[in-house]
Amino acid sequence: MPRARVSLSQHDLFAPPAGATTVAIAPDVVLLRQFIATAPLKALITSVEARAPFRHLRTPGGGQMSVAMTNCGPVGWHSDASGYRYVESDPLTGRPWPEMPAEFAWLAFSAALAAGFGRFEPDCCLVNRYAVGTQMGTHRDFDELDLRQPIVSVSLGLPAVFVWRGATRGAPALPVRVTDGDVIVWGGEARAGYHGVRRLAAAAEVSAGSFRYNLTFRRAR
Ligand code: MD6
Ligand code: FE
Repeated sequence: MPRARVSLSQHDLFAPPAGATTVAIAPDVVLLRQFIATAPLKALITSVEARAPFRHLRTPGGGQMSVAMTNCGPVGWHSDASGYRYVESDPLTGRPWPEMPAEFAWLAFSAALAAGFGRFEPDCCLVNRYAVGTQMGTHRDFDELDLRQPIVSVSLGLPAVFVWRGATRGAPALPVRVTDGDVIVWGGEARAGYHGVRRLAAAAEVSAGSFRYNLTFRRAR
């Protein structure tokens, strides 16, 4: 029996899924609302976490981050008394970071393309876990070598308020409520923009779980 003919155009492959909407937050900052179904991603986070556990990193200033982090991919983001940097193995276990699942790489690639930033092949997926009451202060992601590469940030689990500020730390806040399956991509003139995440509120429903996860894809090297 002949196999069924599947005709997929490039447009079908790279168009955002039905139901997704694209919102410009600021120049070169794009929100892809409901871009991805997250159940398979949550299972993949569980397998990353089994090999590279979540930990609360120390900051160069001597503090400790309230958000728990781990990584997958060739390099991982790390912070301790000596500063922020990318490292090839996990300082906690001494082993290489877990491989980046193909689903993660594909998600980052298709989100960057859908947001208008072209081909993106990340070498780091930083995984953040926010418990209720935790937050990420205003900062910019600036430890990567090639700032022409965008950042793709995927939200899973509990909703949060992502705050875009842009060129300066004190610029007016543009708050964006992000929920499970939303993706924010920034690059171009916004690549070094300031941003943060407000203190996570308790879930309205118990079924929503206890955490927000965020996958941040970067090209570090
Ligand atoms: C977010 N996260 O959680 C945005 N940046 O929506 C970040 O901006 C971020 O979580 C650097 C390191 C960890 C992060
Ligand atoms: Fe960031």
